[in-house]
Amino acid sequence: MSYFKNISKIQYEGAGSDNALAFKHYNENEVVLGKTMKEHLRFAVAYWHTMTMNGSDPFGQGNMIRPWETVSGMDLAKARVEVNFEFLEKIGAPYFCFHDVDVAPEGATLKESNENLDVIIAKIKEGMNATGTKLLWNTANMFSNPRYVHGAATTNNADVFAYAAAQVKKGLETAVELGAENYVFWGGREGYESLLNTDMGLELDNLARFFHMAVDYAKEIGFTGQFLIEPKPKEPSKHQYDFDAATTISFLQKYGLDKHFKLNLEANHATLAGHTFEHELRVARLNNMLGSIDANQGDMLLGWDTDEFPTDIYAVTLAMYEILENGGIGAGGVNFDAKVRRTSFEPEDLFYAHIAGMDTFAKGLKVAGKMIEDKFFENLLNDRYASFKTGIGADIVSGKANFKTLEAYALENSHIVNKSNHLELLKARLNEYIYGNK
Ligand code: XUL
Ligand code: CO
Repeated sequence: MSYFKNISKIQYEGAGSDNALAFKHYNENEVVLGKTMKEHLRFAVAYWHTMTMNGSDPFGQGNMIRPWETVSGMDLAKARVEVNFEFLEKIGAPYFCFHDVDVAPEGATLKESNENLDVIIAKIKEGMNATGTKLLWNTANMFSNPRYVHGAATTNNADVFAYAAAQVKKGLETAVELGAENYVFWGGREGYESLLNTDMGLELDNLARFFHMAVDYAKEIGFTGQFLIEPKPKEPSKHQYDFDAATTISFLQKYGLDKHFKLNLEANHATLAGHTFEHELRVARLNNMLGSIDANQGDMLLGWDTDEFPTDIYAVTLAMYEILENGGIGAGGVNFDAKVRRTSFEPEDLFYAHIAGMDTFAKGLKVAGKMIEDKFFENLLNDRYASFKTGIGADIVSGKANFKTLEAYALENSHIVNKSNHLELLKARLNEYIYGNK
């Protein structure tokens, strides 16, 4: 059964093609800096936004036209599995990602939920085998069900902590069963509303206990994928504990978890935290913590997580520059944690949206690759810090200098000369790369 009858496999037609259902830049076998685009980008489709989301928002009901929404319950869950694999094959994405509750409905008890999952996971496994597609990551949704009102691993209610642990245990078993390359934790309700009723110390200690239990259980059952934490500053919690990359890294280091985890960084979460996406990628990269990315973009005029498909070539180029400088995305990938707008309600829009995102990332990859090859920015950077390569600067870096030697130097060198950054020149150069003139 086909759910997208009018759409065949999306082909690369090159820049200038007028075919809305063709790639203009994503040519999976094209080589950039020694690797194919497919190997660099490792695109993944997010089950929750593409197979499950129905367009509802706080002001209106679901409005998406989805040919598979003719049945309900487990029948709908099974239909969505078929949709997933048809979509992956037609769009040409090698990976997908899901939360437990995206793929199978929750039952009245934990046992029933797990039984539902077992049926659907078996069907997903068949689909993966038939299509050769893979699971980039799975995760447990520990934020939608009312039981998680006060958090999951950071709840005040130990019964909830136990339930969450059971849910992640099942998630890790699922990851093993499906050969997931990563397992994600996003702490949607791991935060607080008021410090007056919050034992922050206990909550953070418990969060670390929870992660250690996950690491131990993964070892026990032979899960060898990478663990990822996805930072986000707020929404739905007023203050989320995994606020941004720096906060999350320091938490992991404090509790001896840094060798077990990397970060799954999301563009819209970065901007909600008051950072650019490239800032978050750089912080992670410097700490050897760049694990994977959730590709999307926010809206400058809106203060919440709009999860739009990434079309901002400027931001994506700078993100790809960080990823290339990191030596690639490793076991991670580029997951479209992005949803079509409510006004884009036809099934074809799912294709237009992914094509737009994949083309933007492919173009960003090509531009960033050229920027690295040319070494223009690398040379500029080396030049900017040249004072630390010789003389007093070299003494500072090597550890030879101290306050006394520096004072002696400064007393002789009161006339300080700084150089201009020529920042506008630099931005104009970046534009030339994006325009394709360089
Ligand atoms: C929410 C978000 C999640 C995570 C997985 O903002 O990004 O969908 O990616 O739970
Ligand atoms: Co995300």
